[in-house]
Amino acid sequence: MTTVLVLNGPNLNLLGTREPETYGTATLDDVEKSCRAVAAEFDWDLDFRQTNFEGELVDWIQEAAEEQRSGELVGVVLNAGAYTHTSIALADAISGGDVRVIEVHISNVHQREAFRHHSYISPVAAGIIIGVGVAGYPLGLRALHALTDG
Ligand code: CA2
Repeated sequence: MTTVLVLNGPNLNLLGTREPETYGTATLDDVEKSCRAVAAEFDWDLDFRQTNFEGELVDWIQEAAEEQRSGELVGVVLNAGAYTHTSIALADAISGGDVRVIEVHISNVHQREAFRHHSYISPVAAGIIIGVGVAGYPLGLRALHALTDG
């Protein structure tokens, strides 16, 4: 069975508990459920994870590269949180492993502070979904489907 991986970076475990004006009221569990529904539509297995550690995201991307190469994994929906704006290591793991990544941001980072306007992930992403709230996650799965089966 094909797997799709959804990776969440730092502080996204707090989704739905603080800053609702920026990130809405849905929790990360709600997001996982919405992704599970779309994965089921495509007969995909969903692997949904969150970490506050940069190196763990790098490890997961490296594993994803192997699984994508062997045809088990369709790709990754990635909200790298603040590491988006800082992590060359994560960008290197994505480009080095040729991982098919859809970059997702809940908020419209371009309407926010200048330091959020630059992403190290965007140049190595297959696609980008920004500013449509948590709906961006299931749309990310649909984007992977469109890029591979469409
Ligand atoms: O808009 C996004 O999805 C972000 O990736 C979220 C990151 C932020 O650093 C990026 O610039 C844009 C922050 C995630 C923190 O999430 C929280 C959610 C609720 C309460 C506190 C933090």
